Amino acid sequence: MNGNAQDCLLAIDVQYDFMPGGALAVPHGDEVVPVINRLARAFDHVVLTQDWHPPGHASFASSHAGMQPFGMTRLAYGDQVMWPDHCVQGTHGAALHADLRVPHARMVLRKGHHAGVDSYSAFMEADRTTRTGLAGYLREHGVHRVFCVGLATDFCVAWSALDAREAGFEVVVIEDACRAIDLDGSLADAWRDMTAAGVRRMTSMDLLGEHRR
Ligand code: VGL
Ligand code: ZN
Repeated sequence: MNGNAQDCLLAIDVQYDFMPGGALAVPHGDEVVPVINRLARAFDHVVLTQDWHPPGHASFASSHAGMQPFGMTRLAYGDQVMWPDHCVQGTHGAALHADLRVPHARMVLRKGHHAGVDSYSAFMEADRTTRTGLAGYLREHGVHRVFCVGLATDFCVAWSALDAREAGFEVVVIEDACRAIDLDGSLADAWRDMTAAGVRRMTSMDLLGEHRR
């Protein structure tokens, strides 16, 4: 299955700001890097994403008077979590982790670049109208199944997995190749929604069939 031209590994937001010590640190976020490196060797088709916000992005608490990080606010398109400034275009925090070894990745998709709209999903922005073009790209390449990995399980991975399902792809989330933020039960909610949508949950061992670190 891994060299299968109908499969694509989608590695989401493996960026310094989501690593321990980063601006929006995901606990143990760095642990996904070696797992993704191992998985990537088994996939012919790999796409990477980068959260890629302009300074003053609408998802930043600092862009709104009186807002604190991890609070909620209402934007034109609906509820929005307020995040610390993170993944600002061109900064070190927005860079892909240097230990990521995926030289054969075909595309790096940047998302969240519209100043007023967030985009957890690699497929569809938070206004739920603006498409990134990824579904069309994958279809043109004959991809039927998307394996999602990266950060964070309960935000960008989950939203991407759900949108991939909606776009008609088979979807697998490789759980040990992801780590979560887990804000107010968001991880349990994400797995519930993904399971209900028909997203399959696997481990890298299920896929690679080896006990290796
Ligand atoms: C993410 C929050 C804000 C993610 C991105 O990659 O999961 N989470 N921006
Ligand atoms: Zn973001």
